[in-house]
Amino acid sequence: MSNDMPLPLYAIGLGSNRRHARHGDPRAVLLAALAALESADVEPVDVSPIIASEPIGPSRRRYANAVALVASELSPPAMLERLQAIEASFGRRIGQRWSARTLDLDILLWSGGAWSDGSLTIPHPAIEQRAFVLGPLRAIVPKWQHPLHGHSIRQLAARLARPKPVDQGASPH
Ligand code: A4P
Ligand code: MG
Repeated sequence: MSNDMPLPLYAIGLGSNRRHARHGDPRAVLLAALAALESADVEPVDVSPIIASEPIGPSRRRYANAVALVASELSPPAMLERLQAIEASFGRRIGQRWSARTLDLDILLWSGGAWSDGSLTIPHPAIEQRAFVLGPLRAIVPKWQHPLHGHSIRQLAARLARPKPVDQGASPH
């Protein structure tokens, strides 16, 4: 690839809600995962603060969450494969959806825009409903526009944080 072509950017979501025998608590797991993500063909650009978040879904343990911005020539399927290899090296158990997990790595956004095949959807379809994703994303890429409707991350985060009426049908008076 020519030197003047900027590399594609990926925003990678990191989550953990289990201790790892060697690395330690979920926060330490994320720090180790950030180190594992860096390689000859994945260049770290920025990383959000690591936040603690209440679990969404059936697991009762609190999560540590963060978002990393990386530059990489890897294609989206190759990036997914890389993330899954890192998850496996952290002892992620396959086939237990939403169970407590040592490490979950999701592709949230890609500078190439949208991607959809049988095993990969970019942008990650749950971004807009998840404060634990939008908060860290806003810390590093507030102006990134969602490729499907053009709203910025800042706008999506503000919309999610806005209080919602309990009963949409009821009159306020
Ligand atoms: N896949 C499709 N698109 C993508 C993408 N953009 N990035 C496919 C990554 N993977 C993608 O994922 C299942 C399959 O999704 C993959 O094989 C890939 O082909 P998985 O990670 O094995 O399964 P999962 O993560 O258990 O399911 P899912 O639906 O991805 O769960 P989520 O959405 O990751 O949610 N609460 C808090 N506070 N913090 C969290 O981090 N995370 C979850 C898991 C639930 N509650 C949470 C948190
Ligand atoms: Mg996942």
